[in-house]
Amino acid sequence: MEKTLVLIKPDAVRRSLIGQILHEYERNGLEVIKLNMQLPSLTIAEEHYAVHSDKPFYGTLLNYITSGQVVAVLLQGNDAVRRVRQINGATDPKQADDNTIRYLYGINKTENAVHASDSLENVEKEVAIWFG
Ligand code: 3AN
Repeated sequence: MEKTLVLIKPDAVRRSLIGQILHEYERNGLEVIKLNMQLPSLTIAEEHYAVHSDKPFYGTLLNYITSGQVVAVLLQGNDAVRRVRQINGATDPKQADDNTIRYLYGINKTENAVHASDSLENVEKEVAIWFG
């Protein structure tokens, strides 16, 4: 069993998609083991996106992720890190495979509905950031 961290981002929360997005994970056999909802502080946003601090879209990313409520979800299941990223789909919703969450609900590369950890090391870091 593996754990991974998902964020349901402000664009999805604003559009009342929390239930539909959680259902995608649950119907694929992943179990929700912890969950919270918060308006992220700038500090949390900076910690979460530290790896992107040199990118041209960093400022946009910080403004966006602090623009509304975010649901942080800890999921558990076999091969969870890889499978959850597959369920989410590509960063750019236009490139995302059919029926992935970003294909169904993503708007653009910033407002792309969800985030998921990309390695076990980042699961640990991101759990510390979002669950304290
Ligand atoms: P993913 O969330 O698919 O792992 P990353 O880690 O490459 O994608 O990027 C982190 C976040 O930065 C993405 N979720 C996305 O919202 C944003 N992002 C990535 N590339 C771009 C881009 N070219 N323009 C705007 N935002 C971007």
